[in-house]
Amino acid sequence: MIGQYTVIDGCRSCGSTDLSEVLDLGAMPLADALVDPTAEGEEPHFPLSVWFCSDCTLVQIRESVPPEVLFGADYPYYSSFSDALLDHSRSNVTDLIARCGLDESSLAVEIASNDGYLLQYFRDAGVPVLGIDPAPGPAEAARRRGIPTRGGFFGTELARTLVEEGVAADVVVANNVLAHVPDQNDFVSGIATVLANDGLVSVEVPYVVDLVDGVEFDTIYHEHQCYFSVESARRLFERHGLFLNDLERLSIHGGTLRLRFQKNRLPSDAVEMVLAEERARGAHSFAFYADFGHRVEGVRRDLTALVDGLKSDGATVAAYGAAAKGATLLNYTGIGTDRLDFVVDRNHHKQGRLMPGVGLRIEAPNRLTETMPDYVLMLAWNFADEIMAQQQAYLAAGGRFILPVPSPRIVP
Ligand code: JHZ
Repeated sequence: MIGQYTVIDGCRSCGSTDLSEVLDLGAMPLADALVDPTAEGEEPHFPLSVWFCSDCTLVQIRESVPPEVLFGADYPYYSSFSDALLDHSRSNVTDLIARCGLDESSLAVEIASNDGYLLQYFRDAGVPVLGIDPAPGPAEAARRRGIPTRGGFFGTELARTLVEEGVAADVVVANNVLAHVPDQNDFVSGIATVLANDGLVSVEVPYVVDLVDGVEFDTIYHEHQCYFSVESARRLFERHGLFLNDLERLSIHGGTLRLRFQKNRLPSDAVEMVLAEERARGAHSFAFYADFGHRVEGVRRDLTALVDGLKSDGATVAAYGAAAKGATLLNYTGIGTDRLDFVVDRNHHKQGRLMPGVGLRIEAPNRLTETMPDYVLMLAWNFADEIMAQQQAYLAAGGRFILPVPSPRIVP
């Protein structure tokens, strides 16, 4: 069954109709729509295809599923289940407090504040905070932690309401949310509206160059509507009077850009350097993406061959991480309950439910040492180090992991 969606008629950033197809992943279920095992009826699927804009260089999917469907009452992603993400957020906050001289008279606003995983560190340092998040479960978890959190989708309308209420943010943090927004211009214009004139915007997005280099096709799903280069992000924000003055490349989530914008133009060498690298690699033209689809097919072919080989030798295989990216990987490769026994995840909101499209049951991580599958397919490969450190007992008893990208391999 195909669900309700719309198709964009121009680029999500600049409106150009000069779009070229990079990859077609076919009809996919929604990556975070975990299934209740008692539910009846067919799961909706939605086409998923990736396109490149020749005018502003933005890579984007063409299909838009309504945000209320993507981030509704059952949205299961809670940021606080990764220690690596918490450490990353704590050091981001320490840096922002020092960089911007924040104190008890300042205001830090986070868009998509989830369960308060990041704002808690501002609050602990005495800096007043405001979180904004549309997903009711995570937002309520943040309030329970004492983080003031506004429900709803952020955009110019909510930004204007906040300004009328006296909000002028010294810092706006927007991590892993820009890519999730269907109307990029409305969102960025909203940021410019709530930002104080001397304020700073700190944005984190998965880096499209790392996505291509690492064949991280599984990070493509309907929630992620855009895949940014420095160039495409710079152009989008500049349209709304926000200048890209500084950036960092970080390894989290398979390769992330942290971009810092201000209302005055003060570009650093770091920005010029990464832009020059992108130009040198040809990342501002379609040719950079031309063979990505073949490399993705290669991962599908090699991963299914690897798993099938293990199964025909009589091995048992489970999976780790009921991640959104896991849903793309399993559905695209067709690896499901025929080859995998279960998937484990420490987010208890996910346990007991089924992975979208493939119906694989989500269990608690202690199932690994209880049942000792011979191999575990690492769906949350971005946290492989953290997860393998926690799974010393499984590894010591002879268990092994399969890392799917950039090319499938068994570790140790
Ligand atoms: P994780 C998320 O994608 C959601 P996902 C979102 N769409 C986004 O933009 C990206 O992040 C950036 C579990 N886990 O975070 C937790 C353990 O069980 O990589 C998660 O369910 N034990 C907003 O869902 C999953 O793995 C652990 O020790 O693809 C990881 O999912 C750790 C560290 C994680 O992203």
